[in-house]
Amino acid sequence: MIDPITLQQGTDWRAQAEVFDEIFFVFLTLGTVIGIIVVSYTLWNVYKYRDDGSEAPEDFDAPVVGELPTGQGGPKAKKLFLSFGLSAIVVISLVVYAYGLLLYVEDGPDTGDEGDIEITVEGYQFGWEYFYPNGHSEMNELVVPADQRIDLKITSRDVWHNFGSSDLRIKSDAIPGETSETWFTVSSEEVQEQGGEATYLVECFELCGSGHSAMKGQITVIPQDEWEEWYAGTEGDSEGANSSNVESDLGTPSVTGSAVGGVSA
Ligand SMILES: [Cu+2]
Repeated sequence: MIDPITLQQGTDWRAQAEVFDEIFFVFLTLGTVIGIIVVSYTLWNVYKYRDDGSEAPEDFDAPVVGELPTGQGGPKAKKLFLSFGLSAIVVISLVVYAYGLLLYVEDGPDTGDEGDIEITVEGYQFGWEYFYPNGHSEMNELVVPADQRIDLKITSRDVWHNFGSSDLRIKSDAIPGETSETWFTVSSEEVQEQGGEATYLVECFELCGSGHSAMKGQITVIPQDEWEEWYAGTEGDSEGANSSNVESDLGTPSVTGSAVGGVSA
């Protein structure tokens, strides 16, 4: 079992994808092992107590419909107690374990002195616009550095959308007038593995209109130094830099208060 406290130590960040994959693996493995045990035991009993045509012995204590087979403190009661006890231990352990990890997912890793980057994501029919702390905005492609905690404040300027990236295991509502939060981090090792630029598909997960299925974007993660260079080049630029995709039919993007983020320490 993994201690959630050790997960929060700055150098040992874990991406949400890692955490969710681990929970999935643990539940799948335990479910399979316990499933095999229970089904095997059931089949074995079906065979053992099959009707072979012989008469039941006089003192046979047959189970009664509607009554728990307690066996008056005999071996049946022990078996019952053992199976309830074991189930309780397994279930409670899983709850404590998964809850600890989910608290980490909620809060994200502690960034310490490094600070994180806060980006406002605004959904529209049909695309995504990203607002950086310096006022720069990008259409549909979010460019961020590796080894940094990226905080997303997600909202919408028209109807309900849902911002998500399956590969990063992030997903959050985009609702007009409201802000939901999520975070992600991609390691530089991962960026190296993907050839110096890691890309992740962004999709809308809320049926939001005729262009819903085409409402795709991309998260691009590049090395820290490259990103800083790129980011410095966007200084003072508050207009959309590349409008590669479908523009909003609601006119100019509204830069609301929520769109002005900030690098928080
Ligand atoms: Cu949408």
